[in-house]
Amino acid sequence: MSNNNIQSILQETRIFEPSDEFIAQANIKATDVALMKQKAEEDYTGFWGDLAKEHIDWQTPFTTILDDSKAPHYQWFSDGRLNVSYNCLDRHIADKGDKTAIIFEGEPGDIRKISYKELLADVSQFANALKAQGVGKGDRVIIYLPMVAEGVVAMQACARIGAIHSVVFGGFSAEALKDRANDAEAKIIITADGGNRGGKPVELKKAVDAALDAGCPSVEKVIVLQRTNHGVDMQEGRDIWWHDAINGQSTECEPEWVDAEHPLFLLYTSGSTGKPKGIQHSSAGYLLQAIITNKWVFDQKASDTFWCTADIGWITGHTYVAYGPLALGTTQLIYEGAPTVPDSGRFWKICQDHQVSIFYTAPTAIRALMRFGDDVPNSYDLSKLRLLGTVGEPINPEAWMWYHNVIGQEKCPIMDTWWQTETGGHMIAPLPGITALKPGSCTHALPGIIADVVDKEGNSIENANEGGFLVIKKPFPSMLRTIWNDDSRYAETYWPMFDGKYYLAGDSAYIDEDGYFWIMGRIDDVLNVSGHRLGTMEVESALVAHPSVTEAAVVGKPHEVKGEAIVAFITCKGDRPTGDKADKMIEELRAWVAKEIGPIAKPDDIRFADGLPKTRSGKIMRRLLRAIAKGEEITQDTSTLENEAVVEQLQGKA
Ligand code: 7RM
Repeated sequence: MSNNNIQSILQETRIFEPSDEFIAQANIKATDVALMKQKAEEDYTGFWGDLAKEHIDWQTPFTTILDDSKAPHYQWFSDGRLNVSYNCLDRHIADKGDKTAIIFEGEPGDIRKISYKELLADVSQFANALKAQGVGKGDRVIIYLPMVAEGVVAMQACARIGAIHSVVFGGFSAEALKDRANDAEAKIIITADGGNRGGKPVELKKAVDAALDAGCPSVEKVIVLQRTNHGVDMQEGRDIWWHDAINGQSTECEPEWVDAEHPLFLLYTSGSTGKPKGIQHSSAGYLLQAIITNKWVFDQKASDTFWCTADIGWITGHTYVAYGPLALGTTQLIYEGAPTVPDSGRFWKICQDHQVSIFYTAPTAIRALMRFGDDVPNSYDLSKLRLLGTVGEPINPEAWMWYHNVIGQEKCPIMDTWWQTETGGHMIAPLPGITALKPGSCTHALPGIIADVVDKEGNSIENANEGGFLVIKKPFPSMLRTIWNDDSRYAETYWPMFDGKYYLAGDSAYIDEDGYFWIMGRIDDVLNVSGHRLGTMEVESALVAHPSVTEAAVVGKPHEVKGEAIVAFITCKGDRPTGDKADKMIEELRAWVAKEIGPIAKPDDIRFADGLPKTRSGKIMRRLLRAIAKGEEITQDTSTLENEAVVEQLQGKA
């Protein structure tokens, strides 16, 4: 970043106060929060120690709260021992054994309900099967499954025996799978013949075969769940069906008690270089944030049915599917398939059929479903919904308002949750029943999370609405412990500035006059146009506010006079404009942005496509767009794109 601080131009003035009805029943009250914040200020480690005692069942209680002797590899509750699976399952059996833990709905429409008692038996039996295949404490296990209940069973089974799972999203290619298995030196891969997505099988087993053919020397065995039944090759001696692996295994398995710092999982995530980072999480610290955020931010209660639409291949599917809701004893829904199968009402039909009361999804899904019009959700009974959430990127106010009015029927608070793979759980998010909401803002840091926006010297930015680096100023229990096998990359990526004092999130943000956080985008997504620093998100937000625009991504390209020129990639409602229509639309959009933000934000170049290139988690591939904007040759792997044709459209070749 240059010396100039980032300018923020986006203005949002609407405020939504919590209703009296919500306040009266919320899990967390304003008085609790005031006390907690005071406690965190006076006795930071004591604050976390109290929470860890209250929310986690320990086999051996801890006596040390924070050990910073190996900073920046901070250790929490390190002489305590626990088991995460015990905390998610066993501790509920006495009073909630028959309660539904998971309602599973497959894309073809098959439904299965699993009680806490049944889930414990399934997890224990599969844990015994893993042990029988030679998996033990500390071994790495790759999980490459569709979004089925067995994914949670596999993760919990690893946790039960102290094995370290690394879930690889089912949409990743064989190549990506191979890289991750090799970096983690995984002993075993758990997969399925296939998963159902978009009306056809996802070829998971085939991809595993290709990865192993290409060379994964550490992998000894492959366990294969039968899901699609579409016929796959099984290699004698290496591959074993899930149902054969559990056959004859006991449904009881004593949990392996592990140290609080024992790695619970690795999860690979992209950084600014091509090589994915194996983000390593702890057991206790991670579990604690999963518990308190599901309770405080999502307000989960015994009577709720919670649905987080994220795949277990992402951190959101770890904290808000596989661990957090179970640790709280909540009933949750898991859906296997695409949101548009058989039609664009599928999500809303699922909410109606299973009486979902808390719904958590990503802005990209909201915008995609918004395109189909209000009649689709309006034809379902969404009256059970009482709280909504979003995650993954800033939500533009237009999508926020639609989510609020049409899906939430104006009565559901929207929790815009800012966090990262690295933070393990929510960091900056509203508290329902307490926080007044501003569309597009993730509001305030949670109790105990000391977030701030600073300049490059690490000084707090005093001016409201002036952008800078988003940092967390004190270590917190759920933060990543390291990058697997790469301690130096960990230190360089997250603690490069401010004498290693603050955790650098890699996002730019500003705080407004009311103390609300607004995320502007990744640090490397910040544009500098004629000395004005602009968040890409602000230009995008202006573009998507235009009635014809569905989605927009903005990147910079070098410009002789201005430093950087703005290039916008756009998808429109209806057909992709071409020829004269495109030219007219470009002029209209330039004028529109000039009006919404100011002439400096007018895109120099606008390209239309049927879709934007995205990672499977729905994040726009900005590096690819930057290469296209500069007219460079594409060297990146585009094989994981849903629609590779859009790259040619954006290059102007099609
Ligand atoms: C949970 C997750 C992390 C990055 C993060 C931000 C962006 C996530 C929000 C958001 C604005 C939000 N983990 N991000 N949530 N930006 N508002 N509520 O997404 O590791 O995959 O991504 O995502 O840039 O640094 S992640």
